[in-house]
Amino acid sequence: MIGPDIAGIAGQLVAAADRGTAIGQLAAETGLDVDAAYAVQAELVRRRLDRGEQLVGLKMGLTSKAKMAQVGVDEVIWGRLTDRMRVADGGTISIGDFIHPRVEPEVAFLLDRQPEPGEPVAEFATAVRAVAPAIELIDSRYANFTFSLPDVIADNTSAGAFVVGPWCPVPDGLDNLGVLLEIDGQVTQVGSTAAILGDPRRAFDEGVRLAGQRGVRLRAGWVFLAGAATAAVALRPGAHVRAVVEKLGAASLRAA
Ligand code: OOG
Ligand code: MG
Repeated sequence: MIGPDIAGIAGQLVAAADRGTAIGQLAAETGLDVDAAYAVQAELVRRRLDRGEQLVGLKMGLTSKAKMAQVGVDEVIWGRLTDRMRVADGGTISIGDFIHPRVEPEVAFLLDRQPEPGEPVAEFATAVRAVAPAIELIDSRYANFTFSLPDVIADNTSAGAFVVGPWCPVPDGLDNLGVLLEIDGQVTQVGSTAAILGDPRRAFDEGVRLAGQRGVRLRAGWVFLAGAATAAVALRPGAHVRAVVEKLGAASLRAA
């Protein structure tokens, strides 16, 4: 049996991102399942690395009910972060570089050492050196931000850009911190880190496990995004976005 054309699908997704124009969903028509979708994601990111980008981390997706409900997909997924996606805290992104960007508040972890997939759960404490408030800019390459599970996995889980706020030591409890997303000083989303699989540390363990199943090991120095606690909000030109996480502080970006 001939499987889906992994390279061809990766090429279409890369071209959509480069052109800044959406494409139709691909999975149903090409017979893409979850395994093949992660193969597309690996190929798509490999092409970005071939252009000189570096892998700098891993991101989780759909770790909260708010996010699952917003996009109508209810499985935890993960994607890859490259240095090109990273924007300095307080920095400016150009809306024109994206198709239909949305922003969401996140919690980021900084890895101190390479965790072992399958290690007992205590691993978070020894693998993570610091935590920070963060903003993820997601930008589905699919029209109307509409996709199936394999579609969004193939599309590197809508990864677009991310901002990490100031790193701080991991506080005792991370499981019930208030989360706000502000646009131009107005609070537009309110949540709690409890929404992220009950505790963002659990998202970390899930990420290590799920990526490990596909042969991807997290590395020292990588950033790990635990997944948004609230729904994402469309990013408009001129917007000033802040994600605030109780005890951790804030990360911000501006859209030009
Ligand atoms: C998929 C990516 C989800 C998160 O934090 O849940 C994600 C999407 O919503 O387009 O990054
Ligand atoms: Mg996210």
